Amino acid sequence: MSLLAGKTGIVFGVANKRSIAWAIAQAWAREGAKLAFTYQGERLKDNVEELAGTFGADTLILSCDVTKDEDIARVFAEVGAKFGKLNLLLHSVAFAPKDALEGEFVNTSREAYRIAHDVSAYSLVALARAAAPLMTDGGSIVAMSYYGAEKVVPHYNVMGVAKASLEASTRYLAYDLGPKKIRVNCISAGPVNTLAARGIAGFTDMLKHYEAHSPLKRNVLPEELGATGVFLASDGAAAMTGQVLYVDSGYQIMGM
Ligand code: 0WE
Repeated sequence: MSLLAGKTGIVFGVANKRSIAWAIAQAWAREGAKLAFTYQGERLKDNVEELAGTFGADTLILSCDVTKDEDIARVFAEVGAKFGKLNLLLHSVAFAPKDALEGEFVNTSREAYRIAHDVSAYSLVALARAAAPLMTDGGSIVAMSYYGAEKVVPHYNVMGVAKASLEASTRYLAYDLGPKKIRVNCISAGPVNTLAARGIAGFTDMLKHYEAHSPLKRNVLPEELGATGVFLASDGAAAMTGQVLYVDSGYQIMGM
């Protein structure tokens, strides 16, 4: 089936083949979407070129630091020139300085708090503003969130506060962009073993915890996040905006 035939999209946040962004990009492409990709920094350039290159040599692959307004302007100018219009945008970008994810939240420095919010939350606002003029026949913007936005997950710390901001920003963007038929939603994913999760103390125990305590008694598969990404991008979700969809084996409903 080609749920996204004739649609164009841009994907922010592919780091390697395990990235959630890559799982959603593959699912979007499988449904017929034509995609552009951005990467952050030379370190990830080769990875993204190798992965995105599988969609053809003319795939648009651009460098973008989402904290730089000039980068964002350049990326959307190039996407406008190449595609003419845009339907889909995936935001799968987050960063907090490592020490802010290790100690106590109460010790979060002003700078770590600022960086986490700039990279992980404000970037959605900046990208949505730049994308909107290209979304001339409506659009779907999808951002990735996590349960730590609404409940305390030890050590998630300032990232939880930034994800709360991301989710609230999703609602305000949905209100502003709704009249242009641009929908904005979040997927709140259960833990997935990605580059962003690697090196986080106790991550393996967290995967075991979801296996033991989620209603479905298992962890989420990247391809399941891809399928939800397709749903949100498709007309199946045409009347959904400003929402947070939990794709977490049901973990979020539990009280104990
Ligand atoms: O949003 C995330 C992680 C995002 C992330 C990861 C890193 C690691 C490397 C943001 N910034 C950094 N900074 C680094 O220096 N997740 C949902 C995955 C995650 O991260 C956790 C989790 C979970 C789940 C951190 C502590 C506790 C749980």
